[in-house]
Parts: sequence; structure tokens; C-alpha cells
Amino acid sequence: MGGQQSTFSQLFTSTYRHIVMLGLDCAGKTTVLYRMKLEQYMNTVPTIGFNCEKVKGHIGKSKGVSFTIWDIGGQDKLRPLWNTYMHHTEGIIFVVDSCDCERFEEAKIELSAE
Ligand SMILES: Nc1nc2c(ncn2[C@@H]2O[C@H](COP(=O)(O)OP(=O)(O)O)[C@@H](O)[C@H]2O)c(=O)[nH]1
Ligand SMILES: [Mg+2]
Repeated sequence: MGGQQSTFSQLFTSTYRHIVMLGLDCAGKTTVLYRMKLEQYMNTVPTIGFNCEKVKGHIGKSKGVSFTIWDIGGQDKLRPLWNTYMHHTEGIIFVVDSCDCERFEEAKIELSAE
């Protein structure tokens, strides 16, 4: 990962707003996005392209801070496009399905490539 990303705690200060959410397909990214946005679970369909939502922070110092979160499709044919969403990004959320042990290595490789 490049050196320009922030630490987790820095994401919740007022200057950090533009976040990209990555991970393998079916990791749960879109579910996490709409859980944060709407505070409820939604049925999802595979993301072709991206979803983008403004989400208000409610964690500690982040109260009242808005984040723009880009949830990018994670299918293998879409992963080469991840880089194009990274410009001006202040943080990455990388989602891993903790039950899908068979794909931990694949997730590790993709995370390392970013
Ligand atoms: N059991 C369970 N299923 C989940 C969870 N998060 C997501 N899912 C399901 O996993 C599937 C893929 O989720 P989705 O958010 O579309 O993954 P994405 O491809 O990373 O955006 C959907 O059927 C979700 O309902 C979770 O925490 N637990
Ligand atoms: Mg999705």
C-alpha cells in the first residue's frame, strides 16, 4: 500500500473525508456501506462499477463529519480498475469476509497490490 494513506484514527479527524472501500467480490462491502448510510441491512446485488454515498460519522471525534465513501466492485475483472479510484483518496477500507477462509490468500494478494 502507498505511503499516502492515513492511519485508522486519522480517518476520524475532520480533515479526512474521501474514502475508498475495496475487497473481493461478496466480501460484504455494499452491505457495510448501506449499513453505515441507512443504519439497516439491505439486500444487495453484485456491484458492477461502484456505489458512492455520503455517510455521517458517529464514532468518537468524528461526530458530524461527513465521509464520501466509494464502494468499488470487487470481481476479478474489475480489480485492475481499483487504481483509478485512488486519486485524492485519504483512506482505504478493505473488507474481508472472515468466514471465507479459502479466499484469505486472494484477499491478501489484492490488498498487497494496492
Ligand atoms: N451472513 C452474512 N452475510 C452477509 C454479511 N455481509 C454481507 N452478507 C451477504 O453477502 C453477500 C454479498 O454482500 P455484498 O455486500 O453485496 O458484497 P460485496 O460484493 O463486497 O459488495 C450478500 O448476499 C449479503 O447479504 C454478513 O455480515 N453476514
Ligand atoms: Mg458490492
